[in-house]
Amino acid sequence: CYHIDSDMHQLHLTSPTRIPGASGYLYNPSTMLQVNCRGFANAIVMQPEPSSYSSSPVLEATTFIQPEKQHFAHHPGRFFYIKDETSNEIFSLPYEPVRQKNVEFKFTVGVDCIEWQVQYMQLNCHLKVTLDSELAVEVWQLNIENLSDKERKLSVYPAFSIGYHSWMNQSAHFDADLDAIIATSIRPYQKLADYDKVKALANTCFMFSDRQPQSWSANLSEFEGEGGIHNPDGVTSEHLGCEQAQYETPIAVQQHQVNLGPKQQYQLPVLFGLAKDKAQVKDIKQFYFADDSSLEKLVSVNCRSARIKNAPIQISTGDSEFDEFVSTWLPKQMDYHRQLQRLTTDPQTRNFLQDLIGVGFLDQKTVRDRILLALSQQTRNGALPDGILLNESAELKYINQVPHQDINVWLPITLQAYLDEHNDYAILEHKVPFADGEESVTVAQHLQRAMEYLISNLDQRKLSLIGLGDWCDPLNMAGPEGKGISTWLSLATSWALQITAKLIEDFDPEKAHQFAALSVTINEAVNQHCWDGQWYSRGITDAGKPFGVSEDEEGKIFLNPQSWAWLAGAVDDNQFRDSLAAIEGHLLTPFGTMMLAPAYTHMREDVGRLTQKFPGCAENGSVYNHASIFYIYGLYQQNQGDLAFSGLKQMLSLSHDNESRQQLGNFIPNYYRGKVDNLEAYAGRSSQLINTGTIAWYYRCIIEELFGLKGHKEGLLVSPKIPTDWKSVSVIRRFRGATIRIDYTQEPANKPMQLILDGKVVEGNIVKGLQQDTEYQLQVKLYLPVPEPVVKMP
Ligand code: CEZ
Repeated sequence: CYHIDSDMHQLHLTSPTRIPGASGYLYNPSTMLQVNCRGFANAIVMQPEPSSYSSSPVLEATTFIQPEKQHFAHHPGRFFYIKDETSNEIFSLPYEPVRQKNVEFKFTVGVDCIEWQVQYMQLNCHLKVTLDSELAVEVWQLNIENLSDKERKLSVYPAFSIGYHSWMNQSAHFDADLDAIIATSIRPYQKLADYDKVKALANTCFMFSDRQPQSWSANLSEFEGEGGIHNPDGVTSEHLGCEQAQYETPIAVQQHQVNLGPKQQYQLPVLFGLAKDKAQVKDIKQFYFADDSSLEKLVSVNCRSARIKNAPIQISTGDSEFDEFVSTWLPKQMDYHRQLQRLTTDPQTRNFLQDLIGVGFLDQKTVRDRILLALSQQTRNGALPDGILLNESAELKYINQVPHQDINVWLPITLQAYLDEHNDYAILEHKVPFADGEESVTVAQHLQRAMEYLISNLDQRKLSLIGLGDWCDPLNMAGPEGKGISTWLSLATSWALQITAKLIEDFDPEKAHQFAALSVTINEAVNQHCWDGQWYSRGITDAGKPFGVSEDEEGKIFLNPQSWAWLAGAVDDNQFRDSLAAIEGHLLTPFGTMMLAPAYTHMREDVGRLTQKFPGCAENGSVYNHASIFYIYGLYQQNQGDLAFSGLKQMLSLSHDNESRQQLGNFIPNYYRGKVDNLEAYAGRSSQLINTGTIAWYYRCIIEELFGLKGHKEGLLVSPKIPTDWKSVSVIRRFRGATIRIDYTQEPANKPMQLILDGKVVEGNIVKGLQQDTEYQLQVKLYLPVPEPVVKMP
């Protein structure tokens, strides 16, 4: 029921019921709209805090986006009821709320536009939505063709959810000047100090077409009447009741009547969104309907604005789904993170920094500015805050009110990735102030203090205290007394110190040496206290009890301490082999590698909130893609190219198993459910969340590891780790302003790799002297070692 159309950058689904959660998302710098195949939608607008202009008719609540969000009949959506006025039969587009059976259905997810093709009652309907390139304005276009040879009398009712917005004040009416449904509300508040903020918010939700409707309704319960949302009285009656919502729950419905001759077509554009006030609604209407061609022109602008021009890598490996993911969907998801910063004004610092690893492949300036912004929020003791405040009124909320000990680890990792890609070593000497004082010091010194802070968090054994948590937010009860340690954080600290040592070598060789030496000590301490025989533990509790060990019945083994032991260089060959075997034995599933196993089924008060999460979901034993991608990156560092590549492939929801994952291949979700006893049927199910630190690392794995095209001080370092069964592939890499077309070939021969740039053999494995705005042709000849023939003794 699912296939991919790579020329058009589209994914298609031909059933509304097989993958009901299948969705596409559109975004611009202020707004994100995720719509599923059945018409349910989630719209978030930043002003600057996130809010929704289309909600359910239930009590308003503010929260972050939830994984595996369930849809229900009154879930907010964008629907078009169609009624045949002669037979009185009704159906709805895209599928909800009527849910007609035996419909011919096609849902098409594009990069910048989502479409449906629905055939029913001898009507061929095409529906499409794009998002304005800046504003919270959804542009819907409906086209209906009469396939029959009779004239048809139809009523078409766009019905868009507005929902419950405020217990203080909400209403909706029809504005005759604009032929628009207008709903207004006052954002609930109690503190006087919030009045100014609330006053500034856009509070006018609107829906209009380019023409006057025959009738309208702005009142959800009046519209539904006794028929309910599946068969509303408003639609079964001759006309809508023209009901306002006076503190009742609003909806935006209009009736448009049309007589369609045989084979004739009818078009109805509908704009829906959020504006400051009526004057802005008027401007939007004038803008989109200025003349006969303005709507089409603006729709094509909307489309272009979301396209990623000059993606950092475009690949052609012969595996069209993988190629399409890497060349199209991955840069889109990365750019979405760049523009909307996970729909928050206080992104978690570790997310903020890791996202920059991926953003760096798209855009240098954003990364430079954001690194400097993060450092300006560091305090003089070296601590980076848990969240980065993106504007003056932003506050640390939710999880950011809990201190986590790992934050500083991410600074050198991100800096290193940025320097590799852009060679901007001058940034290390750039001066930035601290958050708690006038003093300005260089980026290199900020980095050094960040490491001192991590060092101050080591216990007498040189293991990192876990406190209220590390990368794993809900691992919050192993160390509240200040004694418990984190194996992962100790290893991450070791790796961070090693990276920092290299970065500050020229400025402070003595410190660099000290950091490098300490990383060795930490690795030794980890091997002494945290190696459990076949794998590393996850930590040691306040009471001195190791956890994530073979003795545990649940949470026996965690993925991150293994992969980071490889990254930190703590393992010897045997430990690498054993820990890898343990991962394959305990954590591998057909959908990727689980973050821990077996999932906890009851609370462990010396581990924490993580053990209370539903088994197989999120941090409690899902295939948590962010952890899986660390593992894959770790495999690449251990030269395990084939294994790493199979991990990269397993992470995508591709046509052969998209039904098990319940997701199309247009994004990597933050997790797939893990394998849990008695819950096998759920394994692989997508969280549907598009916010994830995975994609930055995925990009890094693709560019720097798989295709081995990594930035270096002297140029482009070429050291590919392509799967051994690939014979020839090609890619286009955009790097420091140059465009390099690269052809890889691989054949058996006992020879070293050979590089040929524009016909000339390159000495060594660094391509030097690449110029901006110039195109190059690079041949990469790879050879697979041929084993010596076994000579049989007579
Ligand atoms: O949030 C993510 C965080 O954004 O969890 C990761 C962490 O590294 C990321 O920074 C692992 O813990 O329960 C919680 O508090 C978790 O913090 C979750 O909210 C988790 C969600 O999966 C959000 O995507």
